[in-house]
Amino acid sequence: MQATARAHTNIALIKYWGKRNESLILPTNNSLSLTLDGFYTETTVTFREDLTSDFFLLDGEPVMGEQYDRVQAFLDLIRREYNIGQIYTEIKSKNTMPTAAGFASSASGFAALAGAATKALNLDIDKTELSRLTRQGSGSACRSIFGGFVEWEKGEAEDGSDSQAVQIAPSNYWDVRVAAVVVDAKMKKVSSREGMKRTVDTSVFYSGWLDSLPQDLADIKAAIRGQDFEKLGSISEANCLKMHATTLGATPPFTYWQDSTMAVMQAVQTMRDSGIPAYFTIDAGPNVKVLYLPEDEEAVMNTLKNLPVVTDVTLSRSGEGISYV
Ligand code: FM0
Repeated sequence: MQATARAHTNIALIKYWGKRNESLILPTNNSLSLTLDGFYTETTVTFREDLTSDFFLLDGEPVMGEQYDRVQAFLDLIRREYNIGQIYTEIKSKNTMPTAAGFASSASGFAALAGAATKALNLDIDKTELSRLTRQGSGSACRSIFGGFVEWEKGEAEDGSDSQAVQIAPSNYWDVRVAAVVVDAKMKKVSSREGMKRTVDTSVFYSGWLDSLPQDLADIKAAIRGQDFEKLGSISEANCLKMHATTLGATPPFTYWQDSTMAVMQAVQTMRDSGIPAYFTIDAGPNVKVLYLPEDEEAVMNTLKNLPVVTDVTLSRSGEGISYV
């Protein structure tokens, strides 16, 4: 009753930002991401008759507190859903991403955990069902089951039975690259879970965000089909700006941006003015991800690394979906 799974993180180009059901993690809108090869979590799950509770080691250190509670709640869900009974797990996780890269590890983390746990139990489930299960650990994680460009279909069913990710194009379809840019940041973080809830509940701009999504999704899918990078980048950047605008209309208002975030955004726009097609996107934090094409890698890297506010830049290509080790 042991298995090891590897899952990569993903960066949303069309953001998931709000739930219609918080306990089942059902989103208000479809989102679309690129899975990244540079950052992954490898997790070994062992179901053991001799344990009286789940035990979770991350990079060799026992995990407690909120992070443990979320993992344990997710295992309870698996035990319940698949009638496993009270048999507990030892979980050993390794994050193979420079922690400095500023990625939340929850996407790759819950995808690897779901994959390893279901494999250890020898459950006969396909990737679609695995994605639905993973979604209930962390929403964005359901996209990490697949490689390349991935869409999370929000679904219509009350019980979440049709809310899952699908692959739009595999990782070898188009060599789009992403630079993960870490900036100097001092402010306390509002978690994505808390931030999206406050936005849904209170932001006067939330309806505008929702109204704009069908067009963004249609446009970005057309850009992927036609391998039109400028279109892909400009839609992603605009979608990110709209998501972040919703936080300013919330009560109390908040923003994930810092002056260093803005400095990177402006540097990207300046690169574009000088003829390099580079575009930014930002999740629920101050760090910036920059989309670019292989031929511009050196120029993009040099520009980003030389910004005084930047502490680290990690480059990544399109990555594969979940695999078993
Ligand atoms: O990834 O409450 O998955 O689409 O990263 O665990 O379901 O951490 F920019 C924000 C990710 C949100 C956009 O939220 O939330 C995206 C975000 P959970 P997640």
